[in-house]
Amino acid sequence: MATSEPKAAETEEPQTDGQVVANPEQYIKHPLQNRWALWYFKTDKSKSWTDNLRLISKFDTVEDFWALYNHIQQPSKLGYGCDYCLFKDGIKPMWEDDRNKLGGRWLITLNKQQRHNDLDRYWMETLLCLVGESFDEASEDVCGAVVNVRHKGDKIAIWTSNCQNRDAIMTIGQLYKDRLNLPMKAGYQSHDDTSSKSGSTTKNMYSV
Ligand code: MGP
Repeated sequence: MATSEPKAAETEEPQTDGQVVANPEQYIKHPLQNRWALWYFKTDKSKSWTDNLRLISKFDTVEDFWALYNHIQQPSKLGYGCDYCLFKDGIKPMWEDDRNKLGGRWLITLNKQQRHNDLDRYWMETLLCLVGESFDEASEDVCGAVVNVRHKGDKIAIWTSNCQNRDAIMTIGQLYKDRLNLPMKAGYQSHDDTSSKSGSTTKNMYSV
């Protein structure tokens, strides 16, 4: 047997009263301000819109966010008709939820080329804006975010709780546009207008 192998006692941390002193940084996860839920939507024409929506997982720490993010497909790898939604725990990613029904969304519409160039980067930055509470006090108004993967062009949106809260909405819109370094305009539309629209476009209440 080799004599150069260290004995167990030589590799252990110093002990105090028989207890190992450990650094909490090594085992305590870093809490987020909110708990978040990630949802997945996959189009199946034989089911209702609500039935196509599935909760994937919830998390409330930085480490669990990255574990989930690294585990799932990037939006650019999803099929047409699929969505991811990240919402504060307790808010369903639908217009009908009490916290959404008076609200609206900052909508970013991507062209087909941007699917390869920008989609995944914009979505990751959107997620970081949400879990990092990047909009100062206006973060209170944030309900969640959605990415829609569509043949006609992908969409990313941040949903907020009240379309009349102009100051909070403009703060979110401006900071969001800066974070994404967005070259094009973004528009804010109320869910009321979106859900009752008759044509293919919904009017913007605000824009940045
Ligand atoms: P969509 O998935 O938001 O956009 O809405 P898409 O596929 O690009 O279609 P477009 O109409 O914006 O061009 C598609 C359809 O899904 C809507 O017309 C609704 O029928 C349904 N839908 C979408 N959302 C977000 C909701 C919702 O919150 N509640 C309900 N009940 N239906 C929804």
